[in-house]
Amino acid sequence: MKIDRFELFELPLRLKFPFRTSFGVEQDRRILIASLTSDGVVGMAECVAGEFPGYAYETTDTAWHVMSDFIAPAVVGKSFASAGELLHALRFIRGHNMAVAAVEMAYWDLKARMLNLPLFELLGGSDRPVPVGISLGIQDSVEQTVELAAASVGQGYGRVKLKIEPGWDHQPVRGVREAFPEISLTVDANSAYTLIDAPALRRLDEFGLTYIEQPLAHDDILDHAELQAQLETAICLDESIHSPEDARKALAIGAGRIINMKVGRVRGFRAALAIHDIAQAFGAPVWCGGMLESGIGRAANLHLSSLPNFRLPGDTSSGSRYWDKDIVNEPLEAVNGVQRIPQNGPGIGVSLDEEYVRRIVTRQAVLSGT
Ligand code: OSB
Ligand code: MG
Repeated sequence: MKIDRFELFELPLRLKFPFRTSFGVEQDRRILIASLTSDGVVGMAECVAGEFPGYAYETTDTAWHVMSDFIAPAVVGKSFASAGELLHALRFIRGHNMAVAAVEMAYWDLKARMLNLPLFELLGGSDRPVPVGISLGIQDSVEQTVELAAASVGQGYGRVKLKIEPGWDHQPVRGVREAFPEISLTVDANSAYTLIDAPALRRLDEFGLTYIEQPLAHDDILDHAELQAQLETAICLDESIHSPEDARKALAIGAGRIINMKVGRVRGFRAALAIHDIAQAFGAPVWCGGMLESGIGRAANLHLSSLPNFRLPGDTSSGSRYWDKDIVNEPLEAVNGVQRIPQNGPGIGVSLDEEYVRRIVTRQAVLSGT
């Protein structure tokens, strides 16, 4: 498959509400879409880098820089028989996984479209309903938290994840747990704690959480292993896992029992599939995380989520929770806590609302090769 054209564009998309985590607040998203063309067929993917380096060091601007100045010269006008070959050509880029992943994911979408297959078939998944949950940002009060959780439970979501930080953990968790004794409840600290806080995290054991997501440092696995040994609740790793090797090491030392899969964080689908299999061999479930993506990113996430070891609800809630108007034509809406895998055509199975995109696009570039 020869890459004839590589295009990047940026779309400002405002979340319906500010999304607050322990690392900051997001509302005005800068959605970055990469598209690859071969033989007149177009594949695309969303880059999940954030507006500021709070979740990871990558940002919309570093991703744009790495894609246009380093990835484009290595791929435009070149032929790749597989995603592995493409990744091999990009091995000189250390890190910047979200930038690399966007191009690798666009390659998968392109390939699926060329073969006229839904993406899940190429990934080894199946056409099954995908259970999804919601991720609730840090709120101003426990009452507000319980109210928002109640609305989601009312809509049928089977799992509620609360963002926590030191000082905002036991109370909101207790509030939601008392209101909903039976739901699958989880928390996500986004690295806000240290081992010194182990007692506060141990106090969450009484609430029967499905897991505590990334309590400790973004680059740690050792302290997570020590913490996991002190907790009844399973630890789920997010920020700490960037590669299949990271997953193997973390699971081998008991740093957690579950992995949050984000394709952008791990450098693409190929690595995501390897991590899926490694986790399965350890008996550890994975689930699909979210990065406040538009419908382009979430469609890709849904296809991946159909693989067998995705055994817990993902963060791929309805697009209408976040956006007044999404950039795709096909609504991605959960019904009774379940999303269907989009299949309006091959590949990721959604299409861009071209007219809307033309209206809001702030930056666009057709990148050239060497
Ligand atoms: O840690 O899972 C996270 C959003 C941005 C950055 C990090 C995270 C999140 C979420 C949102 O939890 C999940 C979603 O996209 O709905
Ligand atoms: Mg997380």
